[in-house]
Amino acid sequence: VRYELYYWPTIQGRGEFIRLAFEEAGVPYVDVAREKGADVLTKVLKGSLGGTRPFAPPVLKSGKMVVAQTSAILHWVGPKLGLAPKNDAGRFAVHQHQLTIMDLAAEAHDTHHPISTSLYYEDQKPESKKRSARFVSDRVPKFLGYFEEVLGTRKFLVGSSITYADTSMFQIIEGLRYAFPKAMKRFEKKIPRLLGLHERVVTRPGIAKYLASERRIAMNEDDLFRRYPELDV
Ligand SMILES: N[C@@H](CCC(=O)N[C@@H](CS)C(=O)NCC(=O)O)C(=O)O
Repeated sequence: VRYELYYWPTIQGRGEFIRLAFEEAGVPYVDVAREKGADVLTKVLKGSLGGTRPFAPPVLKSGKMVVAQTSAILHWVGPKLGLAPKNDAGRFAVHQHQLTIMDLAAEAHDTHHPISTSLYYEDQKPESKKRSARFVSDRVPKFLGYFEEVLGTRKFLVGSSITYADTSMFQIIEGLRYAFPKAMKRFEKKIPRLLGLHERVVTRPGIAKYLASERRIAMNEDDLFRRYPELDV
């Protein structure tokens, strides 16, 4: 089975949640825009792959199936990659967590784009400061506090083995640490169990190999998580 991922080639972004799932599973995928350039995405967004025309990347294609929306993609391939239970209850538990994680990712994005994605960060700095302050004081504790309780004393978020909800939680923690290093340093004392999960994910052979490879793009200020020291309050 050939999997083709279509995502922006110079950022981790939302595509990273998909990349991490494939890397953990050790299932090969082609990161098409990294091989062919970002122009291919323009065509994909016009519907060149067939199927339901995507609004935004990431998009995953396999055979005739073309799926956009990060959570929908993972819901589709999760069980095939061995990263989601096959039964409905377990599969939807993982899907529910992924959707919540994507809500948190969107709020992290909105700390540097609180007014509009179509404006530069520099054009919305005062609003970004206000939004970031509430994000780190209220929203991060609410989201991560929830996941800390859900994880409890278990090893993984759902069931007894790793799922893509766990690789996604790893990525969220990585992103928040990158964007808000000072705030996270203080807050992390409150999420020891999630840090244990982060450690379990980072030491998985597939993930460790990926993180050490050139396939892992460095976080940067065009990305979903951005480090602007003035926002790390
Ligand atoms: N809900 C979608 C959001 C997709 C999305 O916002 N993609 C970004 C890149 S990470 C993008 O290119 N957006 C273009 C836009 O919103 O105009 C998902 O989870 O995949």
